[in-house]
Amino acid sequence: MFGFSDETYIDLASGNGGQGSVSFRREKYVPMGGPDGGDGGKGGDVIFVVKHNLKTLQHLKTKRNFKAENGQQGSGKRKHGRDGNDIEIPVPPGTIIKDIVTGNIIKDLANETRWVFLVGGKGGKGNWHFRTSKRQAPRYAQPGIEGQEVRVHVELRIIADIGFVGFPNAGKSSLLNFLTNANSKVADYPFTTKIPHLGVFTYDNRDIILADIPGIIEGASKGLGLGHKFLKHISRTEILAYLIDLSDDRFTTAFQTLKEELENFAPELLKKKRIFIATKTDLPESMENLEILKNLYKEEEIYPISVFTGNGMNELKRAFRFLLKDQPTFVPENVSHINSEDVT
Ligand SMILES: Nc1nc2c(ncn2[C@@H]2O[C@H](COP(=O)(O)OP(=O)(O)OP(=O)(O)O)[C@@H](O)[C@H]2O)c(=O)[nH]1
Ligand SMILES: [Mg+2]
Repeated sequence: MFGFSDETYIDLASGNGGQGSVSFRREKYVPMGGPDGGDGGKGGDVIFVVKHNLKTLQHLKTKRNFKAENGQQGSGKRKHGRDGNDIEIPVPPGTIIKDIVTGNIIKDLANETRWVFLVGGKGGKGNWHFRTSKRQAPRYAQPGIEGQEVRVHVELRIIADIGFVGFPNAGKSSLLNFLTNANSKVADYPFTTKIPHLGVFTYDNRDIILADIPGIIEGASKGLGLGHKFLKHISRTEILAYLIDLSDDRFTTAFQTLKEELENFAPELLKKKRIFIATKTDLPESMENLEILKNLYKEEEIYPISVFTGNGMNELKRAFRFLLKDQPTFVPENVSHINSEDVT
């Protein structure tokens, strides 16, 4: 099965520095030439490069070893050994590098395009450096410094503006597909969505990235359903959109249940700006249920929508735009994109 890869580990090594050279000048008619051993080259670095066309860490599961080239030895005539080539590890935007043992974050690549992680070893000095008046023929040169070897944990957190949370079947994927030209699978059974999907639409000159994640059920924070592992994908969104299905028997308690599950996973998720969306307004019982919901949650602004009739969509897009901070988002290149300004 094609999986959404969101964590893995890789083995990295920067290059060793090249050995300095022990060499003596050889010239015709000069019986004892002086030392002329050149320096070793520097070992290559290990560099993370953020590639906007990557969406997953799948490629790091098939290739786990990344070793930069060693520096070459110095040679006679004070010739410097060639520096080892760097090695680059391509990663998608939203990648985080963690210590494999402690789980501590070593680097969050959110605002980087290129980051040197392990520097290659320095080359050793050739014997030319070690000549002194007393020791005119040093038979010694420095060895190169060894490179570093590290295994790291690599994790991907999608960076979206707005994350969708809701019970299975609430209509999250349908909404993503309606607003963007993403193609997230929609079906009338729970847990249709098994991996997160991103989509983007433009409104008022602002690209807005939406993240659709698998449904959350009561007990998700304890691992029920598809569990909570996908919640980390919405941990960096600015806004959470709660989708409540007006045709679901649990429509009066769903909001509370969702908030509790999020809180159990990470309390700071509840501090995010939120938008309350009531879905499936086209169904017969929905309008009545919407009134019940409005009475229950008087302090919430509720956005009723239907993907079948398009009801409420312009208001919802405007609300998304209004709640977002003004700066334009960075848009990954291959996120489905559609221009969906209001139709007037
Ligand atoms: N009548 C009606 N049905 C809808 C609407 N939006 C979604 N549905 C239906 O509800 C069912 C679930 O929709 P999805 O978009 O797959 O729901 P989801 O929240 O992504 O579900 P999971 O991926 O399982 O968490 C599908 O049969 C949709 O056709 C709507 O506005 N009106
Ligand atoms: Mg879905």
